Amino acid sequence: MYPYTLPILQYSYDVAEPILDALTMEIHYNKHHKAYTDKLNSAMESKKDLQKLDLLDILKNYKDLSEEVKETIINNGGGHLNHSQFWELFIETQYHQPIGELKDAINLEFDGYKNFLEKFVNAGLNRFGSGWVWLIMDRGKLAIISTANQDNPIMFGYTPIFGVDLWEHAYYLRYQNRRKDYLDNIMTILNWEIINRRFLLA
Ligand code: MN3
Repeated sequence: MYPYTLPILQYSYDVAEPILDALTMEIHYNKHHKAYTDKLNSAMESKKDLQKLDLLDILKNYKDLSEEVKETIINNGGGHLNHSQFWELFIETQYHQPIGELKDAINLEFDGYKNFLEKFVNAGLNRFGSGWVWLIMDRGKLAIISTANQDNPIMFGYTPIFGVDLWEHAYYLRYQNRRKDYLDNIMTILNWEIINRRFLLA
């Protein structure tokens, strides 16, 4: 709800070293994500009707937004939601692979975790330019998609389970142009307890 603020990180910037370096984490959170929330708040400052709504609902119905704020809210509202779910993926856990009900669903839908990983990383590599790669629910079934810029899957009628940032600002300091290395590595540190919980809510 408006006004939007950065979520409090439940760990220090070096939590995922060496896979995600602390400096990248800090700039990503304090500068990039902060800029999305600031711009979102200023776009909504005079929009009393929007201030009362849930951001997810605003994005789900983005076609109803006035042209004056549509692009700003898609980019910065999406930026805020996408990054908020991203930070939770690095909360410390002992579960770095699918567990519980989601494990079964992934085995069923993707013929095992190994195939899932390969598909997910490939979807991330095939996204040209900046965007996100997602595990989503589409009418009760798991699927992998990628979105451009800061678009959130909710805009296309999907329920996001988790998404990985493909913008260079997420990995450039450590990986430069090596998006595949970044994706291969980041997939080994995700918190699948949280991902499974989101799946159960979806
Ligand atoms: Mn980012």
